[in-house]
Amino acid sequence: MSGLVDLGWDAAWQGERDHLDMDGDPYRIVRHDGVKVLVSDGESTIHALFPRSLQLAVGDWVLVKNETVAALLPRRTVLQRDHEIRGPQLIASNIDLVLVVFGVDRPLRQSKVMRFVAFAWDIGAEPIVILSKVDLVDDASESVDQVAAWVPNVQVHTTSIETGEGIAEIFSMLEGCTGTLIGESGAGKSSIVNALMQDEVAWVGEVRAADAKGRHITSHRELHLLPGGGMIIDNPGVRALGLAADGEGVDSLFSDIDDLVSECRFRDCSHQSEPGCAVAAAVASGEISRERVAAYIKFTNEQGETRKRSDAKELTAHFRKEATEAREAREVRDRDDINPDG
Ligand SMILES: Nc1nc2c(ncn2[C@@H]2O[C@H](COP(=O)(O)OP(=O)(O)OP(=O)(O)O)[C@@H](O)[C@H]2O)c(=O)[nH]1
Ligand SMILES: [Mg+2]
Ligand SMILES: [Zn+2]
Repeated sequence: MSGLVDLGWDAAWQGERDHLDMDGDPYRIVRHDGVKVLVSDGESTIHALFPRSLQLAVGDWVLVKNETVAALLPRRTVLQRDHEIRGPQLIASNIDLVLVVFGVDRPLRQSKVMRFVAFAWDIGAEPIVILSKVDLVDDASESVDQVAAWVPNVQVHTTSIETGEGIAEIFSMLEGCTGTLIGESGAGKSSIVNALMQDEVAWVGEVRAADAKGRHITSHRELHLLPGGGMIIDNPGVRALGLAADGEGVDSLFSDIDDLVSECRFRDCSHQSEPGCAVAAAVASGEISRERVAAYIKFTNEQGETRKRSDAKELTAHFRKEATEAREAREVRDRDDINPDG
């Protein structure tokens, strides 16, 4: 068993680990139980305690020493909800892929599709649109074409838990990465997770609770390990995530950047390299992250005139390159922050 690698460990994580000049073994948090966390290194699964000062999330990579979390490796992506009173609450971290789920049993709305896709970009993950429950309609191809026209550089897939359509494709999409699902309540997110988990691999060494039918009881705050090396975390509906999406709310995700844009010198500023760009200035001063601006630019490009399908491949490659560059830049920056001499 390749251990850590099955859980998403790579050279960059090893680099982060090496930069922390301290003892401890790397583990990934697969479940958060409040006072302790369940962690795995792909070979054993143990409970670990953690200092109260450390806010941890499912998906985090940590160093564990004496069954206690000693350090947290810098997160690549963070999924959080904005709680009205308690402020931002961590839901999950280090997500690569966001499955944006819509049931074809309800009318599709462009504003929602774009908002959820933009949400995935905003956290630095790759969105894939899933049109679920296709067994309920005669022909889903029109819906697929519609979504593909709205977000041309995003993959669109269909699923049905009744016929099993599309589940194998999700397995292969998730291979080697960590995914989560967003979508409105009732969209079919948990059904997809359950379908994937028919073949779930239990965490090694873990004693699992089972219900009367002998099935494992799952919680949505759990990282599920799938055969083939993928991992998935279920989520509640978007309203519970604080991401209610109604028509007029499409732009509110980036309202802070919209305010800045109005201060750019040129009205058609693309915020890439123009003089007098207020967005670039905000990035330079650290007020806004480069990744957020990249997500905003993708979003506004999508929102504008819809691109031709033939451009889609090129665009996807472009955005992927951009995301990689942004991540590399961030890694270098974080590293310099941690270790100014290095
Ligand atoms: N016919 C059909 N029904 C489905 C399919 N997927 C889900 N459903 C039904 O849709 C309903 C909602 O599915 P869930 O998976 O619970 O939806 P969810 O997105 O997890 O909802 P929340 O957890 O509330 O956010 C359930 O009654 C499912 O049985 C499908 O592929 N085909
Ligand atoms: Mg659910
Ligand atoms: Zn600008």
